[in-house]
Amino acid sequence: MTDYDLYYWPIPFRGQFVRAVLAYADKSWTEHNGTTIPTLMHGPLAKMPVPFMGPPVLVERKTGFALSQMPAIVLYLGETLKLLPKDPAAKALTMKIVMDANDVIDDVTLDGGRQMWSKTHWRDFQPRLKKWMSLWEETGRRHGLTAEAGFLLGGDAPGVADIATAVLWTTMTQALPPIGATLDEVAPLTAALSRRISALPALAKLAAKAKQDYGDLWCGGQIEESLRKAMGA
Ligand SMILES: N[C@@H](CCC(=O)N[C@@H](CS)C(=O)NCC(=O)O)C(=O)O
Repeated sequence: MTDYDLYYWPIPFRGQFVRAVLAYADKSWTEHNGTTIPTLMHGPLAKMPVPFMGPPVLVERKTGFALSQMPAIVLYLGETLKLLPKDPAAKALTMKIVMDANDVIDDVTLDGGRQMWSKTHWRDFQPRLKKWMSLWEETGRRHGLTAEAGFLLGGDAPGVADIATAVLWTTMTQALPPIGATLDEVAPLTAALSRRISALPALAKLAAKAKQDYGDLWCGGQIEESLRKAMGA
């Protein structure tokens, strides 16, 4: 029996943040996708583990506690698995980074594909994407991050902010290399941190499994097709 049930589509995207925290903490989980998610999502609210609009949904088996909204799930796991800083300011800053990461993936997918990308629209979006990257770079710089060492919010061990950073930039840039080239240019410290954190054994193993299970998919669907076409990838 595994420690958690995770309801998420068979793609990295938003679910990978939850998977990465679980993997880093050496926890086990069972993935539910396929028909389970649509059945739950479109079924009666009374049958949902927690009332929710879209996955990820995580259920902790030992307590039966269920939660949706990626940053809330990461907060709960961070608290219960002792991966969050104790200092309230550092904890809030960690959540700010997780929420920024969630905003970035919504931006890059035009809110999960409400509209499709065109080449012009993608080009016009570049200053905003670069600004997102620069926010990470400036945060790291303020906390002593260098190309060789350090963490996004300082300290001497990786935290949830570093895991979220690595998941955000590594999964996106591996699937969509043109974004990686921009990240290397605009935010080299962030790119280096993402590589260092992604190379930690638990996260490297998770990434290898994602590659095996999802191939080069990132967010999937028509929006990924339009994104690839717009950036010429
Ligand atoms: N703010 C939510 C967004 C959840 C969300 O948009 N989930 C997507 C997959 S990444 C989905 O399938 N949504 C279906 C829907 O909203 O109808 C979170 O951070 O978890």
